[in-house]
Amino acid sequence: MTYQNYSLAQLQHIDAAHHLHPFTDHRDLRDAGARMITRAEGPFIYDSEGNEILDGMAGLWCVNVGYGRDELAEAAYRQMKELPYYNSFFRCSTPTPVLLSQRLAEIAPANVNQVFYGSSGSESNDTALRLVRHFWALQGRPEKNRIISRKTAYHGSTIAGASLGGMQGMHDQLYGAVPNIVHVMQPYAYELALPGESDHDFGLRAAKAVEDAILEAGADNVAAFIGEPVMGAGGVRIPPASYWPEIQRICRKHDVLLMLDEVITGYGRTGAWFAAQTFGLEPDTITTAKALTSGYQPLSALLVGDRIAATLVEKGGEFYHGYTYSGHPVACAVALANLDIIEKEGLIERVRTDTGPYFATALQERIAGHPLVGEVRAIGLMGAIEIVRDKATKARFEPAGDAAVVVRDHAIANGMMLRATGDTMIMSPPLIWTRATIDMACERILKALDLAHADLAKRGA
Ligand code: PXG
Repeated sequence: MTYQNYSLAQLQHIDAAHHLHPFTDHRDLRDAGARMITRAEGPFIYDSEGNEILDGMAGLWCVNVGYGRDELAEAAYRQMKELPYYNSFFRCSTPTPVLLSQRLAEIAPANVNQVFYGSSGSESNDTALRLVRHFWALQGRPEKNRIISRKTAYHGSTIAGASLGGMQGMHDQLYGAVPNIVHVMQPYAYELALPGESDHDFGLRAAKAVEDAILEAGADNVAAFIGEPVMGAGGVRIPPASYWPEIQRICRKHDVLLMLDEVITGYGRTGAWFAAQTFGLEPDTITTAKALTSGYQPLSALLVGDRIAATLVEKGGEFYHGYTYSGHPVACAVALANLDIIEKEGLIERVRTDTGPYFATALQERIAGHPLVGEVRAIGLMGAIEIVRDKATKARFEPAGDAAVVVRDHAIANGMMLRATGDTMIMSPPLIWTRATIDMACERILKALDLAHADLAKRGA
């Protein structure tokens, strides 16, 4: 029986009875009922009631080539017929992860040439954490194992992912985080810059917080610094230009490894294959997932720099780590076809030279002036809109996070899928968006902002 035989109310009832959703207040969900997304094409998603919604989030930061790509379905179909699964343990391999690894080495920064696969960003961050600590242990320095991360970072939802992340609510529910991970200030100028402090100076101060943490622990005890090049789930927080070069300098000076989490920024989002290239960085690890397959298959790849890889190989011994689905042949076949599309259609070039700059200007010129908007930010095709009660003082509405949800709900009702995180609206559209799609998005966002403004005024907020 297919889902078409069920009404929306029936599906919602069964959903509430049996399906525990991620990051969800289940009582709320049961009261409201889930929106059922049933199909998608190009930049649009459609719900069970036939509503067409422009997907400003590319699914969940992942569907970079848009929906309905026959090439990806065909790549999966062909691979499933030929070899649906075989493992890459015990000196076995299959062709698609082999060829994908070569491809990833070609597009990654020059010092990054090896790949370890998983099925999710969280899994690959587990791999990254284990690998950097193992690296130092192989160097005879097991005590060099502390990891420095940032507050409000998102690195996934497994115990290691949540421990690496800096979301307070998640830590409160960890009941025992992975030890020896510390979180320092984030490079979020809109809220954290001091009055009169320039972006440049703020970026250096935020980087200094990392150096202070290294000095406090003693560099001999610090394995690595981990960061999202642009904090995604935290609110598309784009660091000042001074931040990353300074972080790289500090890491080199203290012989601390640089781990980038590019689960969101990887595969074109910022107008280069990786944000490492956008910011001119030479990381020791790059965690990637999501857009590696444009979300058509679950697949993640930890890209491993030469220094770590050489030690792992030369010092020998087995690294006791891996997943049943590491290098899954079908997921890797889809990834190869997905990278082909990105390349053949010149999507990254388009983001860098055309749609990215157009998107930034459109947000600035058409959205930033709205009375509810405190600031807009964009890099490549990722963007943020800060929702405030008072533009001048940056005062927010009470309770925290409420106003952004009002905006989001109006946006969805007007055919525009946006995400609200705290008091920030965030966007991460498919890279197939054109200038016309950006225009359409801006119109719908403005309408949602107007309606939300009227609502919030009525409440006397
Ligand atoms: N690192 C980063 C930077 C991420 O954004 C993960 C790791 C974990 O990936 P997996 O595949 O294990 O989910 C992510 C995931 C949101 C949202 O609300 C963001 C993510 C996941 C779910 C929701 O913006 N990012």
